[in-house]
Amino acid sequence: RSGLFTFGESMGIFVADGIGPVEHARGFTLGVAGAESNVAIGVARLGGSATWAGRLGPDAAGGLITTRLTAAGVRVIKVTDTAHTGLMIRYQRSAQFIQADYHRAGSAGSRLGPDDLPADEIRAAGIVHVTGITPALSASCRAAVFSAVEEARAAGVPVSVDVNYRSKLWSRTDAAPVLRDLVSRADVVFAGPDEAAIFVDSKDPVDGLAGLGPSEVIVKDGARGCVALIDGARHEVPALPVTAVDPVGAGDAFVAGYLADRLAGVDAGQRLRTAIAAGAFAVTVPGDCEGLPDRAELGALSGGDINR
Ligand code: KDG
Repeated sequence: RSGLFTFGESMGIFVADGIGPVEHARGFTLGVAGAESNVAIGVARLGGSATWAGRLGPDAAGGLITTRLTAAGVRVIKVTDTAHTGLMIRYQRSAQFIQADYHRAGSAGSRLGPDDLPADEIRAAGIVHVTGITPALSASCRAAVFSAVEEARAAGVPVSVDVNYRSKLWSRTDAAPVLRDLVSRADVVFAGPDEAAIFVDSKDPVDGLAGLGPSEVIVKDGARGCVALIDGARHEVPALPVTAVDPVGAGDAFVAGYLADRLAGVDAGQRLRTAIAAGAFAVTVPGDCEGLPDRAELGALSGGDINR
């Protein structure tokens, strides 16, 4: 199959329309959240093949997630659980501050386990992508992540890890050994400088992460662009100047851009430029996955004209 295989918890998300205190919100837009499914949608939109696996509840949010992912061209392997699909509520308190609440404890997604992930799918993948969110959700989710990673490694399938530290799920102290262990098993790692500091001592996050083993280290630093060490060569790519309206999902778009190009056999420098452009596009659109661009839209961003 040679596409992306990823898994994790996807949730329904209610985003308050407008900016201000949530108790004044007049309406909410229901969408889909979940770092891994965002990456799967992003890869599919960029023309790659992508599979997402996870547990969903027998409810409206579960149905919405299935419909949206499928419509985006993502192949969905789901287990329907009796527990509810996780939910999030997000509102923008001010132009500067975004608040998010999780309602995910005991959710269907957090009941994912190693047996939910078909070994043949993992072995046939072009890359297996996981995030540091999943091992924070439950013991069975943590086991699923490590067993999928080991299955991929044994089959010679590259493993990609986005550190994605979420302080609402676990402390830096609890996360450190798990994230360090996960990254040391990866071929490709994405992290922000603050995330890397949770489990590497080095002053330079790129060197620190590379010291754990991955041959492709990409440190994404938002509006400052990215720094990477890929197969021994250092790269620096500045961010693109755009009008940001919503930073959520930019990291996932970046990862999707990099991995879609990697699956297509594109060289490291171009992979990073695609990643930067996809991340830049995503911040210009509200929503977790609504801003994931297709190839034509990426081209329009570089050319400065979306109507071409
Ligand atoms: O990367 C965006 C994600 O943070 C969002 O979609 C929700 O997966 C999510 C999480 O756990 O925070």
